[in-house]
Amino acid sequence: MEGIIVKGIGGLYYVKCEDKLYTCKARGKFRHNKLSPMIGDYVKISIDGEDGVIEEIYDRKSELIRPVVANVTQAFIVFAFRHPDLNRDLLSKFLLLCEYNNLKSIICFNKMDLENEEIDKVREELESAGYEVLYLEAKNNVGLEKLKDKIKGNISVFCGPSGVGKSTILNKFLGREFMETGEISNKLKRGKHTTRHSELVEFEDGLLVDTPGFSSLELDFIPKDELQYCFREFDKYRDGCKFNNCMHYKEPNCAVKEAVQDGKIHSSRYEFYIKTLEEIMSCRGNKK
Ligand SMILES: Nc1nc2c(ncn2[C@@H]2O[C@H](COP(=O)(O)OP(=O)(O)OP(=O)(O)O)[C@@H](O)[C@H]2O)c(=O)[nH]1
Ligand SMILES: [Mg+2]
Ligand SMILES: [Zn+2]
Repeated sequence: MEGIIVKGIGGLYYVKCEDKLYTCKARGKFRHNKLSPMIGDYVKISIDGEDGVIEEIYDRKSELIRPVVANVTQAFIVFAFRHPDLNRDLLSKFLLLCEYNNLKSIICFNKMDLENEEIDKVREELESAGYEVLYLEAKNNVGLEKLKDKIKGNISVFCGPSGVGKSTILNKFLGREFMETGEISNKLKRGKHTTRHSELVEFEDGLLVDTPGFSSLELDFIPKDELQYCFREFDKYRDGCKFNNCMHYKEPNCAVKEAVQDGKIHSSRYEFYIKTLEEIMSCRGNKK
C-alpha cells in the first residue's frame, strides 16, 4: 500500500493511506542507509494486522530542514506589523530560504487590526519583487477565504516568527483547537514559541503543516554564486551584464546595478542581496 507520513513521534510514523491511518515502524535498512523517514514522505508500507512497516521511501521532491518536512510545495510566510514588530530583514531571509528551496511563497500579513503604518512601503517592495501578499485578521476571520483558495493540491507550510498567528490560522481553518496558541508576552512583545511539533493535516484537498516560529535564520550555507538566483527580479537583467559570471557587486557595466539605479529593481532588495552576499563571503573566508 502507498501513503504519506503525516506525523512521527518517538520512532513511530503515522501513515495516511486513502482514508485510513496506520501506525508504522521503519525497516532497519533505513537506519543503515542513514535515511530516516520524515513527515511528507510518500512511502510504501506493508500491513500486519493493525500496524504497518515502512518498506520504501519514494524520492523527495524537496526537503525542508526547519521543520523537517519532505515534499512541501509552497510556503505561507506569516508576519505581523505589530505584536511582534515587523522584522523586515527576517522576512527577506524567509523569502530567500524559500527561493533556495524552490518553494513558491505567499506572504501573509496577519493582525491587520493592529497599527500598520509601514504597509505601503513594504507592499511596494514586495510586489516589485513579484511576491503575492495577503492581509489577514485571523482572530476575526478576515481574509482567510483567499488563503483557503490556495491550498488545494499542495503541501503547504506555515512559517514565520513566533506569535504572529500561524496556529490561529490553522485552527480557524479546521474549526477546532488543533494547535495550541499562545498570548504574546506583554513585556517582551514577542511570541512564546507555543508550537513545538509538526504534523501534516488535511484541509480543502491539500495538506498543511504548522511550524514553530523562529526569530533568526542563518543563510550562510547558500553558495555565493547561487545567491543571485534567489532574487527573481534580477532575472530580466542578468544577461545584460558585461561579465557572464557577474555577481552584481563590484563589477563594472552591471545591468542589475543599472536597473537598481533606474528604479526598476527595488533598492532595498538589492541592499539586502549585497548584505547577504557579504555575510556569505566573510563566513567562507573565516572557515578557510
Ligand atoms: N490582534 C490580533 N491578534 C491575533 C490575530 N491572530 C492571532 N492573534 C493572537 O496572537 C497570539 C499568538 O498566536 P499563535 O497562533 O499562537 O502564534 P504562532 O505564530 O502560532 O506562534 P508560535 O507557535 O510561537 O510560533 C495569540 O494570542 C492570538 O490570539 C489577529 O488577527 N489579530
Ligand atoms: Mg504556533
Ligand atoms: Zn551584474
